[in-house]
Formats: sequence, structure tokens, C-alpha cells
Amino acid sequence: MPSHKQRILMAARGEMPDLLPYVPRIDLWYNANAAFDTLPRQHKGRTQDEISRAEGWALHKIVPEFLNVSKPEDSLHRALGLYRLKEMVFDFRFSKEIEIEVKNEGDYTSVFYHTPVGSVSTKTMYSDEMRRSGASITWIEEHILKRPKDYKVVGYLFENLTLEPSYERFREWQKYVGEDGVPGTIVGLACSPMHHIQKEFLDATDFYFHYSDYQREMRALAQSVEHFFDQALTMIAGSPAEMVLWGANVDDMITYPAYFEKEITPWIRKASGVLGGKGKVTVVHCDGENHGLMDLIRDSGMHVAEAICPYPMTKVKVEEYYRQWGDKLTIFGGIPSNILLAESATEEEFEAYLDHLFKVIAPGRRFILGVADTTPPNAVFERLIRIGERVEKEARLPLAGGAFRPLPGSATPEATTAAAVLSEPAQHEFDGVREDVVKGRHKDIAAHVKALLERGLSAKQILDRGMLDTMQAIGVKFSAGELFIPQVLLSARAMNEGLKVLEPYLAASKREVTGKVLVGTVRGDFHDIGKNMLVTMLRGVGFEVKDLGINLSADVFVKAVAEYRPDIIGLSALLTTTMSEMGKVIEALKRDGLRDGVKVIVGGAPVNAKFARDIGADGYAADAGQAIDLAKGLMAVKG
Ligand code: B12
Repeated sequence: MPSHKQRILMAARGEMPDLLPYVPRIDLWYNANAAFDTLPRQHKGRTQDEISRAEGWALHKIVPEFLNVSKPEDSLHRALGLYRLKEMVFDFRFSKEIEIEVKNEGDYTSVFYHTPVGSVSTKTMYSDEMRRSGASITWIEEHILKRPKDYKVVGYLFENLTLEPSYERFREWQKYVGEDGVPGTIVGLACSPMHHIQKEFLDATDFYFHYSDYQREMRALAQSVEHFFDQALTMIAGSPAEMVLWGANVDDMITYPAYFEKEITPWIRKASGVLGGKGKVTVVHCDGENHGLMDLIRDSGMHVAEAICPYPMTKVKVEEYYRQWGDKLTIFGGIPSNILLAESATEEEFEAYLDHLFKVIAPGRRFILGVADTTPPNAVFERLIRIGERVEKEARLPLAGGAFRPLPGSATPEATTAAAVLSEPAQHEFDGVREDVVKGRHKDIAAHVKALLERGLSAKQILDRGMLDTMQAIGVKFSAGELFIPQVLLSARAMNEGLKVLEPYLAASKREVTGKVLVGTVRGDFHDIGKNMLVTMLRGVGFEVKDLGINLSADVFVKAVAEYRPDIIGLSALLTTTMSEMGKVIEALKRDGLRDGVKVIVGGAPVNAKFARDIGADGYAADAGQAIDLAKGLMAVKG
């Protein structure tokens, strides 16, 4: 009988194993339940791998254990995207001229890099709360790129980095995993040098501004990081590793199609070419929304798309993945994590999902069954066991459920060019300002707004007809998936620059603020890209918005409501485990007698209208474009 390892490798290489490989990732679930002492009785006292082995599951060893390092120094340079892990086949060394200073304060670690061309610093955090929620990697509190002059210093760090093989350490790791899985290796968490800058060196939202504002510096820095990527690729090519995780967090919003094609595809192709030539398999962690990237991923050259998290958690159904990709790359995943939660799916729905899955992925070639992105802490453990049992009984390959008919991939929706955003013809006078907003020309807009004021147009007219309705139209395009995050952020920034010129005139004519909104991400949750979008868009259409930040307890929200007296409070959550915090905020508002004075709106990928109703919120919006209408509607009701 083939081993787990043999089955996984066969599926990854497009061959047909005897049985569908089942490789559930349980790190997050394990870390959180071990911390709370809530592991299932039969597994108490066991390690994560002992549990998988006891259940007869393959070990998921593709994503490294970032926190499982032999000494703290091994993860000291995490904010540079440099790790020393047992899963890695190389070690790195900074040049001798670089002086490194470390300061530890409670949950925070600051690292200062003093180089001959200047100094830079980073700050990372790992709190008890993160430990309890099972977080598998520390949080970057302060990124390395703070000012334009930092680019040169970071470039210096990477140009002078030396890599040397650590194949023996990796062989030890391989020995430990044995035939129970395929131990993967990594360069880091990015698919390319630019993606590395995006993921590690800047805040998720700031990246898009830097990418637009400092193009020359960015490109030069990407070249310096390339030096590291090239060395790493050579080391991996000569290493004993059989599977290589080539980057993570692919998502059609964050790594939007034009960006993916320009900055990511060439490197996946290069890595797959070099590594494929050595018989190795490249795996990319595609845990986000892949709808807008279906063709690009399919044609990127990657061998395995891992952490595939289908509908109902994202837009693409599992059958769609199999139809579009099944003849070209291996799909690793297929079980959306919310199907494992009692509150999201009944037993019948869970079983029905599996019935459907086994049918639509027939004959089962190029498929590795896994939980994407990972098993949540509050998953019903018996469901993981049940999947394993059903695989044993029903997933001998080839599966007989249906015919395999790969379809040619549908065309990726073209990113609308900024100029085409506005469908209705604009009034001639406002054309310049409208175009500045659409194209995100934050440096030009002030002059254009001034020119209109000089020509006698009122500030209110310029605001309403030149800017607000443009922003509203952008919101609609964003909701329709025709515009992507960076375009919206750049437009909103331009809009705010224009607004600065108008403010004194608007104040004189007593412009009414649309409403006051307070926004934040709930406790335990560090996701802020969607929340930042919401803030930007609401400001863009005239709301006064206070952004409270991330990881906020109910009491922080309540205190801010008492102080700021907003009309609306917007709560964001991206994790099924943190959604319940939203209900706690509402309860705390009631407790302090503040609930009646404020409308509560909620959002974030796992949230839906039913959930919003259940916790007693006043509204839900699926994206920031729809949130504008929601907020405006609530203001109208408030009167
Ligand atoms: C980027 C990302 C990250 C980044 C976050 C960077 C950052 N600064 O935000 C990093 C890598 C750090 C990360 C970490 C983790 N992540 Co994450 N992440 C994602 C990813 C790929 C995209 C999220 C995103 O930004 N999307 C783009 C934005 C624009 O969309 P959005 O957030 O949904 O926001 C829009 C709407 O929802 C709405 N909206 C949002 N908030 C609000 C609020 C209101 C009031 C309203 C009206 C509307 C609204 O408007 C926004 C704009 O249109 C998702 C995949 C996914 N499908 O969502 C996983 C995902 C959310 N992550 C996940 C997980 C598991 C994690 C980790 C636990 C991983 C780990 N092993 O440690 C950690 C948790 C850290 C923590 N404690 O928060 C899971 C959550 C699964 C679950 N069911 O709970 C997901 C779904 C991946 C998956 N497929 O399983 N992640």
C-alpha cells in the first residue's frame, strides 16, 4: 500500500494514486485547544503530529511552523521575511558591517539594523491572546520601510546577505516526517521579490501607496531582494526537498490580476522551471479569493495550488476549480473551514458538502483533500474524523461520480482602466477634477480645484459633482469587481487632497457632514485591509470617520462611543473565531446605556446578513461600496 507521502507526491505530479490523499492542517486548532486544555479527551497530552498519526491522517507539512524555532534569535528577523527554520534548506548571514541591536519589552521585540548607509528598525509582537487564538506567526507592529530613505538601507541589507546550505538540518526534518507526509521547504512567504516587499516591509494598505508613489525606489529594492531570491532558488534546487512552498496569501483583491501578472507570474514560472527540472514540486498557498485570478493561476506554471478554500467561503465552487484547473495543476484543499463549524453548517449540510465534493472532483486525479486555510479552533473535531472515514470508504481512485471534462478557462475579467470608470458623461467643468479622483492624481487635484473656485464654481458644486459622485461611482465599480483595492485607495487619497482645498470654503457655507462613523476591527483580529477600505470610502463620500484600529475589546469600543458620540459604529471581523466579539460590543453598548444612540453595522468576509440580525446589529454590507449605501440609508432613518 502506498504511503501518505507517495500518494501526495503522485497527486502533485498529476499521477493517479490509489486513494484520494487526505491532509488536514490542524496547527491553529491544535495551538488554541492545547492552550485552553480543550483537546478531545482521547488526544489529551498529545502533540499535533501524534494526533494526526493516531487518526491515520497524513501530516500537513507544507506550511512551516514559524513559532517552533530552537532559539528566539531564529525568528528575530521575521519582519525582514528572513527565518531560520527546521523546514529551510539554507541559512543566512548579514555582512559584518551591519550592527544589530535588539530590545525586548513585554510582548514586543524591536530590532535595529545599523548599516554604513543608514539605520532601520522593526517591531514584532506576540501576545497571550495570539497564543490562545493559535496564531502561527508573530505580528509586525512596525514595518521596516517607514520613510523613502529606508529603501536604500533595506536594499543594502539584502544585497549583502549571504546564504549557505543547511541540508543536514532539513534531512533531520525529513526523517522526522518520514512517510507520513511531504516536508515542504520555503524561501519565505512571498512568491516574488516585489511580493516580499508587499508582505513583509510595509503595512498592507501603505504598500499600495508606496507602490504608486515610489516606483523607482520600489523597483531598485525589488532588485536587491532578487539577490536573495536567486541565491535561495539555487540552494533549494540543489537540496533534498521534494516540495517547495513558493509564497502565500494569493488573493484577487490583494494580489489583484494586473499585479499578479506583472509581479508574481514571472517568478512562479521561473521557480517552477528551475525546480521542476530537478523533479521538485512548487506549491503556492492560494488561501484567498481566487475568482479574478483563475486563468492567471492556471497558467502561472505552479504545480500545486494549496489552501484552496472554495464556496461557500469564497466565490469559486469546488467543481469550478476542478473544471478549470484539473488538467493543469493540482488542487490542494477543497474543504472550506466553515463547513467544520456547528454554527455555520448542520451535520446534514456538512455531509451533503462531502457527497457533492466526491462527485464533482471525479475521477480525482490532481486533488489533495485538505482544510483551507486551516482547521479553526472551534471546529467540530468529529467532522475531521468523518472526512477521513469517508475518504477511506468512498475515495478510492478513480472516483466514479462524474465525467472529467476540463473546460478552457474563462477569460479573466480585465481590470477596468481608470479612465473608463465613469460611465455617464460628466459635466464638462468637472472633468479635470473627476479625472484626478479617478486616476488618483493626488498632486494635481489641488490646482484643478483652485482653478474651478477661481472660475466661480461653488465649493459645494465641486465637492458634490466633481468628487462625491465620482467616489460613489468608484464604490459601485469596486463592488462589481471591476476596480481593485489600490485604485480605490489612490482615488480616495486624491479626493482627500482636493477636500483640503475646499474645507475653508465649505466651512464658510456650513457644509453638512454626512454623519460621524467610528470603525474598528474586533478583539483577536488583526486583519485591517477591508476595514481600511471602509474608512477610506466612507471618508470619500463625506462621512467623518474615526479609525480606532485593530484588535479592540468591547470596552474600547464603548469608551470611544461615549467620548466621540458617533452616529454609526462599524465593526470588522475576518475570522470565524472573532465574529462573536461583535455581539459582545453590542451587549456592552446596551450595558452602558449607549446602544439607542448609535447604529451598529458589521462586515468582513465571514459575516453575513443573518449573523448581523442574530447579534442585533442594524446592518451588514458585503463590501465597502455597499457600506456607503448602508451608512447613508441609516443616516436617513436616524434623521
Ligand atoms: C490578507 C489575509 C491575511 C493577512 C492580513 C493582513 C492585514 N493587514 O489585514 C495576514 C497574513 C496577516 C493574515 C493572518 C491570518 N489569517 Co488571514 N487572510 C487574509 C486573506 C487572504 C484576505 C483578507 C483581505 O484583506 N481581503 C481583502 C479585503 C478588501 O476584503 P475584506 O477584508 O473581506 O473586506 C471587505 C468586506 O468584507 C467589507 N468589510 C470589511 N470589514 C467591514 C466592516 C463593516 C462594518 C462593513 C460594513 C463592511 C466591512 O468591506 C471590505 C472592502 O470591500 C483572507 C482570505 C479571505 N477570503 O478573506 C484570509 C483569512 C481571513 N485569514 C484566515 C486565517 C485563518 C488567518 C490566520 C489565523 C492565519 C494563521 N495561521 O495565523 C491569521 C490570523 C491573524 C489574526 N489574529 O487576525 C482565514 C480565516 C478563516 C476563518 N474562517 O476564520 C481566511 C479566510 C483564509 C482562509 N481561506 O481560510 N491573513
